[in-house]
Amino acid sequence: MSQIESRRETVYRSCPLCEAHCGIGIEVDRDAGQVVTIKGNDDDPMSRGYICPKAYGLKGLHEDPDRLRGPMRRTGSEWEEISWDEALDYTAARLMEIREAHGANAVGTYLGNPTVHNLGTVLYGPLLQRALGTRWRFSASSVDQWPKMFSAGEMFGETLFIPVPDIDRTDFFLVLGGNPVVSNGSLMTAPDMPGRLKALRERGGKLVVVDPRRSETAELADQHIFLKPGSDAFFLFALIHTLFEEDRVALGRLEAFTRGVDEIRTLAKEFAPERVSHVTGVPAETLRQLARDFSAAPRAVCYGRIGTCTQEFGTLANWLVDVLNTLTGNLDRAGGAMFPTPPPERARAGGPGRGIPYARWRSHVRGLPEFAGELPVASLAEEIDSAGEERIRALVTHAGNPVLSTPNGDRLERALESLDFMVSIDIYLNETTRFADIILPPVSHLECSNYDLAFNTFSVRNFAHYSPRVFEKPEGAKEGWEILLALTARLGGAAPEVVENLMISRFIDAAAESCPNADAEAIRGALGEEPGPERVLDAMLRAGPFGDQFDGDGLSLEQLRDNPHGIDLGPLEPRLPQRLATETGSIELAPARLVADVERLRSRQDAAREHGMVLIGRRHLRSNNSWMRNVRAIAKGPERCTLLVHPEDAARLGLRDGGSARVRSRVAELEAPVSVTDEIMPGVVSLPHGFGHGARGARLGVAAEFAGVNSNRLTDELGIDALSGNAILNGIPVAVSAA
Ligand SMILES: Nc1nc2c(c(=O)[nH]1)N[C@H]1C(S)=C(S)[C@@H](COP(=O)(O)OP(=O)(O)OC[C@H]3O[C@@H](n4cnc5c(=O)[nH]c(N)nc54)[C@H](O)[C@@H]3O)O[C@H]1N2
Ligand SMILES: Nc1nc2c(c(=O)[nH]1)N[C@H]1C(S)=C(S)[C@@H](COP(=O)(O)OP(=O)(O)OC[C@H]3O[C@@H](n4cnc5c(=O)[nH]c(N)nc54)[C@H](O)[C@@H]3O)O[C@H]1N2
Ligand code: SF4
Ligand SMILES: [Mo]
Repeated sequence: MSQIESRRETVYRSCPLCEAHCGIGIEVDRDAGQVVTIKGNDDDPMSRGYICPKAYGLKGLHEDPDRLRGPMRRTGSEWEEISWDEALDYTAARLMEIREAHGANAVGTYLGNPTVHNLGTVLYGPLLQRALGTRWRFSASSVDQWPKMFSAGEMFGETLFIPVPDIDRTDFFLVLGGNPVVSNGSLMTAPDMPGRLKALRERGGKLVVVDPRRSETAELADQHIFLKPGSDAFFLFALIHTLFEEDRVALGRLEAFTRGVDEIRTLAKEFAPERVSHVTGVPAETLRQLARDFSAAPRAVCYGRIGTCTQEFGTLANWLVDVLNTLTGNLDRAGGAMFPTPPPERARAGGPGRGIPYARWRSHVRGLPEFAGELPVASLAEEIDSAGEERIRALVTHAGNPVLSTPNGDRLERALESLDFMVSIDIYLNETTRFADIILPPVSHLECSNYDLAFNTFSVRNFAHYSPRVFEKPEGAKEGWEILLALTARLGGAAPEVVENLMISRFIDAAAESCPNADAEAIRGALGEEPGPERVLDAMLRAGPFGDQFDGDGLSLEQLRDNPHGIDLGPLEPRLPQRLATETGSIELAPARLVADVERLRSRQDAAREHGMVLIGRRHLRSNNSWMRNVRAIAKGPERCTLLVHPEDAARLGLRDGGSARVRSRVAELEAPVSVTDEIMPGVVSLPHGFGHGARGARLGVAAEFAGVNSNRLTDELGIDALSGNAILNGIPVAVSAA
């Protein structure tokens, strides 16, 4: 072995960028302190070597000169670098000052998507929330999966107890409003979606995609059905109607613990395929045949994602997805929709609960109900600019870019500018953080360890994988959890060690309760003294369903460190009825709030929607929401931020391929390059979200070259799914003309 080679080393971990969490091998040159290359890890039992181009972008992200390396304070239109102590002291002082003068709710918080992909921020984030004590909490969840959380909470008793498609064993995969070939799956951690879908078809299974656009997933499917945006609930009701009408309902073992079948039968009566054909754009016979095919398949699963969530009837659609799975006996069985057993799951999970957390408080301006401890982010701007004395005066953002990712970006920009104080925990000076007074950047993704805590909950196999840090963190730098802990300690006037110990004690007590042969003292000793999230993770894993219970064999952090490719814990297993957490201990097929919301749907059935065009979004393989675009290796290539227009519409509106279109909604107007294609259905145009870079004051040199336009300038903050409060980001009425 040569000298050079001997100083090279491959570190195995998972890619934290999207929910697939693929196994990667990062080859590093220890002398140069640099990444040589990043490859898929063939030995990872979940991803088996698969990666997408974004994984390689982790190198560019780590090296990006624009990525912030230390705290910054605004001085007018400039920024100065300051020390961590100064930055944290100043931030805590300003937040306390505002809280003292105007109350805890004068401080708002917004958590973005990457907070969920990092072990430290998942575990330590709640500490800061508690210390702030505000109820004006917002997050990307209300531009994403709230409807699924709402319906799962009502049906199964817990908002995060969500069934996932058992994709590797199903015979029939019905996908609504998801494009997993590009997104690599969401609320379904299943790396290598293209390979898994290919395997499905090779074993004789069927893939059916329901989408207003012939997506990359639809291209691989046996059948693609064009559906008018926002009409999924009608579509699903028609399938359910057909099941009852043709005597195809067969709950199997679920029957013993399912309530509300008769109510569903009654509700579905009026949604005959012939009646919903107009509003969905789908021929009645197509709907009937699909119901037959789905119910005839030995093992089938219906899955809905972003397209079914970010729409007017999001919660109804997500509910009906699982009603369909239940009525055909496909819930909680192999090849159907199954509940994972996350390795860190608490032992006492399940058992009668108290119903979902909902409407315990309301927003000031529109009176929108709280859900799962948060308010809808569609109301963030108005809670700053219109709530009068009770307004939000200070904002904490953490790994979020709401200017590009939430509705009516223009209004939010103006609102952010008017704040008394804003602090952003973020790695970039971008479209949102440019409004901050202070930016607190954590280390790069390769400088901290990780464990996929959140996505264990949605994994299509039970799986555990620990990711060690690739590089030591630079002198003085802080990880996300250290920033959270330091701020929490300052707000509470306690030492960080004290705050952390309190938290650890809670996890130790929980572990002791479920481990018969270990008491708290023994567990504390076993976990060691090292500060940080590892101890907590170890406690959760060891006390969890696969754990060693601090006594004998089983999962532990040590075992994961010894197995750098991850440990496969087997296929998903049936978990019901024991794991249900509804008040009755049964599956609630017809929860009162959902049944009541059907009235809203009904009122839409005959009100012919004769507005002109509607706008939907899309994702690209080389995008990651709004923020990987400063990495040239990922951002480069043909223009992606284009408006897809059907040839008939293009002809009628005088648009040509490569030309420019003006798109106007209630709230804004913008121009975008046109791509004429029959992959989009007539009457619908598509523009991806997360673009719109090049803002004044941002520090994203590369992204500015691939700026595009912000599609969320067009989405309307007044448009929400009335039940959950999730934003409507698809099916936005727009006027389109040649620019
Ligand atoms: N029109 C439309 N809008 C949408 C969607 C859509 O389909 N259509 N999708 C929605 C969905 S599903 C989501 S999840 C949201 C996402 O919405 P957000 O979470 O608000 O936005 P992201 O683009 O994920 O921005 C992530 C931010 O985190 C920073 N960051 C990245 N990694 C780290 C880290 O490790 N630590 C810290 N502190 N910061 C980090 C980045 O610099 C960036 O500022 O967008 C939503 N918006
Ligand atoms: N490459 C890449 N991967 C990602 C992300 C990314 O930005 N880029 N983001 C990650 C995040 S945060 C998430 S939440 C997931 C999202 O994962 P997915 O939901 O799989 O992602 P999308 O590509 O947004 O797919 C939504 C689909 O819904 C369709 N659609 C729009 N409106 C409707 C409607 O009313 N009804 C129906 N049936 N379909 C409709 C759209 O045409 C689109 O094909 O992806 C994750 N993975
Ligand atoms: S699909 Fe791509 S971005 Fe997502 S985890 Fe895998 S490699 Fe990373
Ligand atoms: Mo998301």
